[in-house]
Amino acid sequence: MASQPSYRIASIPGDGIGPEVVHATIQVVETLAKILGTFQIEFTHIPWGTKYYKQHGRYAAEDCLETLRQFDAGLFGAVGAPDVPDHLSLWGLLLAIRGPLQLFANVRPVRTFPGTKCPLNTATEGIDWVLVRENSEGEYSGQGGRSHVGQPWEAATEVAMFTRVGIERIIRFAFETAQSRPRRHLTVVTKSNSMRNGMVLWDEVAAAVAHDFPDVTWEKMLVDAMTVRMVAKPQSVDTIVGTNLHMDILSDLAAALAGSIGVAPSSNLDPTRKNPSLFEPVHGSAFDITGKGIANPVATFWSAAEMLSWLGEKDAAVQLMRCVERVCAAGTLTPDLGGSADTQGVVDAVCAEIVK
Ligand code: GGG
Repeated sequence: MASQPSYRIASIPGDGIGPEVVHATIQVVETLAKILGTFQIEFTHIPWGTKYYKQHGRYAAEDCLETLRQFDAGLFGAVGAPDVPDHLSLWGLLLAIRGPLQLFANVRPVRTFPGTKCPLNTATEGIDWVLVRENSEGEYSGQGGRSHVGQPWEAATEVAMFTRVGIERIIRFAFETAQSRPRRHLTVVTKSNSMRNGMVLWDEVAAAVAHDFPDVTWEKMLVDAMTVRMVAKPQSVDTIVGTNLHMDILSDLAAALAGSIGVAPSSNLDPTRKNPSLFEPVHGSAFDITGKGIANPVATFWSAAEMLSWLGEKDAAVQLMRCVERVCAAGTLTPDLGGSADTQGVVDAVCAEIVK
């Protein structure tokens, strides 16, 4: 008998509701693995985050990249605390991992989910999009600085750095993603009317890469116009690719249009598979509800399903999502979705749905 595949996962719960939703997800994934009996999975707790920062003066261990490379994948919760400036926490943890590990493709699927209500009108029902965010450079490349601090002429620069290789690999990835979907349609989002260097390079590279995908229809669109289109004509959109900042913003809009950021998943992928990929809910640490036991775990469940699929456990991923959708459709929802279930109630309901 062939031995079962076995996966080692770095669990980085982080801050706020991160530990609650990651703990919930580990219960569900371990139950899934036990009942299916087709793979083994082991989660190792890694305590990076604001508590670690207060003890060690840094958000993650100095050898954090080497540590992560020992795992097959990572499951991340959230980062951010009310008493630490957000740029310190984000750069201390998430951005200290994504860029250096070259997790250059941030994939954010968005679809109307059972139990969520599209907030605007029926036009936003039936959303089914994949947003592909460049995740390693651009506006979040960390270039820039401040001078004359505290003076009236204080100046600050935030340099968006784009490389041809960085643009080409994410556009190629986005075309491949679009190609794998029924509609085979890609929208490349830029702001190349007012930003005349990096954004124009994006347009040029997109046009060149498109030649390799004759079966994918594509168009380019300015990011401001794209916000209007996502709201007014959501059915005209399928796969969207754009820069780190543009897609950070558009993916929150997309999640809200589809019904809730509480169900939105995200995968930080190294498509070359040289480094372990990292999976996390789109939402942040949500300090207003931390410790109340009511955090919505669905975004992290969905992120874990994406992780299982990435690891090759596609059947398990499909089964996990079917169970989650059944539970949500039956009305077992946390308060952010208008329900009265707590986090553990959703976990128990999903685990009860899992069958061999
Ligand atoms: N679960 C992810 C998280 O904590 N996100 C906080 C955040 O602000 N992220 C910004 C980003 O994804 O670049």
